[in-house]
Amino acid sequence: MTLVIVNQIRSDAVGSERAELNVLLCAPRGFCAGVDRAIQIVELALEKYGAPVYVRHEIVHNRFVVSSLEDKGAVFVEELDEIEEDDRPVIFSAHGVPKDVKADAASRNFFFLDATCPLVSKVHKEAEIHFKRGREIILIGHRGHPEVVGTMGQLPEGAVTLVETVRDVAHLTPRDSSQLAWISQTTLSVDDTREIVAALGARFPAIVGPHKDDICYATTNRQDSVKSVAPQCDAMIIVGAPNSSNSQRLRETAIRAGCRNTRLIQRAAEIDLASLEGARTVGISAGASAPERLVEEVLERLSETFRLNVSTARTADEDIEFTLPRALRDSRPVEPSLTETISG
Ligand code: 2E7
Ligand code: F3S
Repeated sequence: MTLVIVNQIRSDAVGSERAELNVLLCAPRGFCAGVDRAIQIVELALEKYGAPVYVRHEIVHNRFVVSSLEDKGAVFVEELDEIEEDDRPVIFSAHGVPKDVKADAASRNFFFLDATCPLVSKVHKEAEIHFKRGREIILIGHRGHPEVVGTMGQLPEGAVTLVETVRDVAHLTPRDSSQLAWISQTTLSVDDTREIVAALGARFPAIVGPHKDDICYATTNRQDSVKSVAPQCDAMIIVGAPNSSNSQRLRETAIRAGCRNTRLIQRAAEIDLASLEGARTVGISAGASAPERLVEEVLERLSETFRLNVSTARTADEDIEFTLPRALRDSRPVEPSLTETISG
């Protein structure tokens, strides 16, 4: 790990009797390239086509992002039949959609824009290739998560079997164990997935799969950073939503890496100051759908009580960017707002 000491003293607290608190900011944290792209798609669509623009499902799993876009004219729905106008653009969330949702949109003559993360689309393609080659597909993922629903929905019913745990692997009853492939959700725990893949390989030696797994770079990097910081912390705060898979995995990663006092919070107001009593070092990270503004808010809240000594622990650099859908490519860049990031 490269530990970049920023050594920034932040304090709104008056009086020197306030306790000093070391803050270790994990980096990378927060927005990934897929989230940046998805939010830009909604913002550019609003600029180009005007309001309202419909979005199926939360564009990313964060209430702050969703309500900021609602303020600009986005309307969020869970299903297409909630949309009464047929002449407004519809955007599919970053998590991906089953094929029949796209077919439904086409049959209603909706103009739709697909904000599915390109790394999820890559998994959809992998699934299609395995299917065409006659393989039964095992998907490692969390039941009911929209990404899992979208990936399973790329192929006919029965083509993909979901496993969530090592125990599930023991109960698999494939039609032909020489014709098996595995794929995974992109936001899983790297360590849990390794164990499930090992169990699949032990039970079905002929199974084929990706070189390592389908967990994306952003998920991997954020978990790595949390792992390196957690053992040094008395407490950790992960900024993210309860329905955010990658954020939940960061919370679990921190606990397993040795920081039992780890909380997942959506906003700074949820910080339990009593749980930080006596803490000397607090680690902070944020899920891929959590805006940097919310991390700033956490620092602001902590600085009301403590004299902060803030350092950044960077374990990887990220410079990945994804191209926009063709229909929006000629649009002028969106004024920095939600997609703005604060360095560190
Ligand atoms: C899409 C995908 O919105 P999120 O919290 O989603 P998860 O999947 O972690 O619940 O984070 C961004 C994102 C991550 N993966 C969006 Cl497939
Ligand atoms: Fe894509 Fe990974 Fe982000 S799948 S949306 S780059 S967390």
